[in-house]
Amino acid sequence: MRIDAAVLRAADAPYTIETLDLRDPGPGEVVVRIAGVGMCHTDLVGRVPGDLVPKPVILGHEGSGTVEAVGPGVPGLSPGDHVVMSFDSCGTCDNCRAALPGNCPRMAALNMVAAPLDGTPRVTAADGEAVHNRWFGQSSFATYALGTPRNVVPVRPDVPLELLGPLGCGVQTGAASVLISLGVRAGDGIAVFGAGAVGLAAVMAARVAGATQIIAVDLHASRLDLARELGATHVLNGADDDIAGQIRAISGGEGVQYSFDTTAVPEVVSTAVACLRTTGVCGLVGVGAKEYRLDANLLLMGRTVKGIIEGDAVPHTFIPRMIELWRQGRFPFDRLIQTYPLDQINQAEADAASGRVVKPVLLP
Ligand code: CXF
Repeated sequence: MRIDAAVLRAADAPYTIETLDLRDPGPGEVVVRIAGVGMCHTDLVGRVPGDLVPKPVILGHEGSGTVEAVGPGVPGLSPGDHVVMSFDSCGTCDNCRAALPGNCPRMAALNMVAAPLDGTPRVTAADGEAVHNRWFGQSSFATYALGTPRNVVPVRPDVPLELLGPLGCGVQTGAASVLISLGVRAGDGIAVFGAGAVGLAAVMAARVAGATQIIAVDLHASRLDLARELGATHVLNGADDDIAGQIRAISGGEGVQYSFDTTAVPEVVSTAVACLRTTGVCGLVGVGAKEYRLDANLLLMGRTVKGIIEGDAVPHTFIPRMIELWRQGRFPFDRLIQTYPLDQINQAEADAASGRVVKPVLLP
């Protein structure tokens, strides 16, 4: 079938909108007609110079839409179903079986390479050129995308479908890190570093959990204002002096039980550890750092640093839960979103990079 897609042809090129051919779904494949697709910071990995992500490629990994067609051997999904597309996982390793699909050993190979697993292209340009389209098992900066039952999550039909895509990655990562991986409980304190989509989802989830100190740290005043509206009890400008000391002062002198870094900036991660009380846990989800410097004595006193992928969520159960919280008015993730037509993708990318927009969602 014919599709329109935003194609990245070189690491430093703008996206170009192209008409391409998508082959019919094979065994275990699902075609989704995309209603909306979020732009996530991880899509910028496609812009890292070199062959890490081969080009030309269709990126996009926060798609939502309706099932258009299913291949043989796809139980439980039918044309017309409303779905959110999430990350892919093998489903058979120890971690997948233990409900930790984000820690599937094949995570990178299945999600972050985008080349066809069997070498057979599924998307081609008019001249037969292959366009890589397995980014997070979806490549959804397009009118249609191919997924599998592992990463295509059915959702109730009476919610605004075009806004749901970010629940498949960024919003899921922030919320599930707080509710599942860190397990924040009523009365706990948490400091959230970086008030982008992931950090603000963490703030909303901390409020859902009943945290009594929710401290958001960012450089943008507008994001700190939004953090306050979404549940932060305190906001701090990260450019101020002694952020760890300020957080300890807010939390009775001892520090917070939890901190959560979305920035991957080494100095910020050091602060995120330094603001913890003894036995506190710092969750890390930021992408792009090579090394962190950690204070050995702080760690010795029972503190934990935990790397987290996708919040340790199982998308098929966690995405419907976020939708229920949204329906109750307790998880207003739509406040993070600004929509753009797909052909405005370069503007959307620029607005996210400048910090003007928290979560662009493209409408193909
Ligand atoms: C990613 C972060 C990097 C590892 C794979 C999952 N999450 C969202 O983009």
